[in-house]
Amino acid sequence: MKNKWVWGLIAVMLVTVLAACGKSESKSEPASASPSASASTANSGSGNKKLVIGFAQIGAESGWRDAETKSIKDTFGNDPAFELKFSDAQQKQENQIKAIRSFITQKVDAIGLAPVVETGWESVLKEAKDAGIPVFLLDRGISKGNEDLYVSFIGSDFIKEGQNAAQWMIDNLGDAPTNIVQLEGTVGASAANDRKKGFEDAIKDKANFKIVYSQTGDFTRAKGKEVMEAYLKKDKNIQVVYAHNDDMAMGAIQAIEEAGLKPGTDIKIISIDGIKDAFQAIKDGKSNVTVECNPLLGPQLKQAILDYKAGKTLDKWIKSNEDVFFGQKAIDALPNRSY
Ligand code: GYE
Repeated sequence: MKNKWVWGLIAVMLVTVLAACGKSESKSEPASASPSASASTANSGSGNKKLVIGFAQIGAESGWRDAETKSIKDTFGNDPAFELKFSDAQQKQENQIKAIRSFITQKVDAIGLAPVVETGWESVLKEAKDAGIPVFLLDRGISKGNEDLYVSFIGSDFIKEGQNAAQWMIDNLGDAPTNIVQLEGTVGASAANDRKKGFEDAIKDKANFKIVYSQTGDFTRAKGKEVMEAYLKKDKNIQVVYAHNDDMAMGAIQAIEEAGLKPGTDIKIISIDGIKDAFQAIKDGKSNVTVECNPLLGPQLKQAILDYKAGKTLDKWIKSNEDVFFGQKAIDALPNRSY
């Protein structure tokens, strides 16, 4: 009787030990099965062969943003080597910070972040760094001096976009006295700060160009319309609207029409992004120029992550290719625009 009990106990212990060995084997196997996964410190031991990417998106405030989100979802969703965890922060930095903290807890292999504003990222990005998780900034940047907190910034030169917007005006309006309303993007966003700087610096020596009003429209159509409506009630003597994105320009066009003026003619419209609606507005004679800003950044982000995992040295700033569209060139390009 006693013997039986002892043998029973030994059998139970053996089973437990074997089960434990089996588990640790299956734990380490996937990490070395895929070369890219084995390079990751965050994923080792998770039992997951895919590279897990956490993306902290800003929101869905514009057509541009929707195109960027689609590009990221398509790129990682259609690749079996990746798993995407996507978070929409509804334009709130605190939600983006929460999302990053949750990605860190989940030990993702890399984090993508489109920072809504430039400042306030030090603590959370330091936490990611301490956890050994590489961070890639997409489309908007963070304030200078924090370059050690991310691998690369992938996106546009917003200062140049602002300069290009001003250049169209200089080339086409010459010396004519020109009152300008500037519709700014989200307060504190790099895309807003730099598009303002590029534009204002380009006209600072030209006395005929005067910015008579400059106000945020938060990169949305509704706010662009609201700001323009309010301004036109006070003053209709303006010749140009410069909007930091196409959506705000589309809102302004509506407000201008409702005020009985002709957008594109009475008031020239200059904006940035290159969404289809802006091309259509140029074709309809309601807008004049759109400075392209490429939102299709998913493939570049994927390549950067793969290069990083392969041990390559990446550029601190991976720039996207862009153009400026007006007149016939815009009309010809419209059928081929993908966003
Ligand atoms: O221009 C605007 C969007 O960060 C470059 O954000 C992006 C900007 C884009 O809401 O439409």
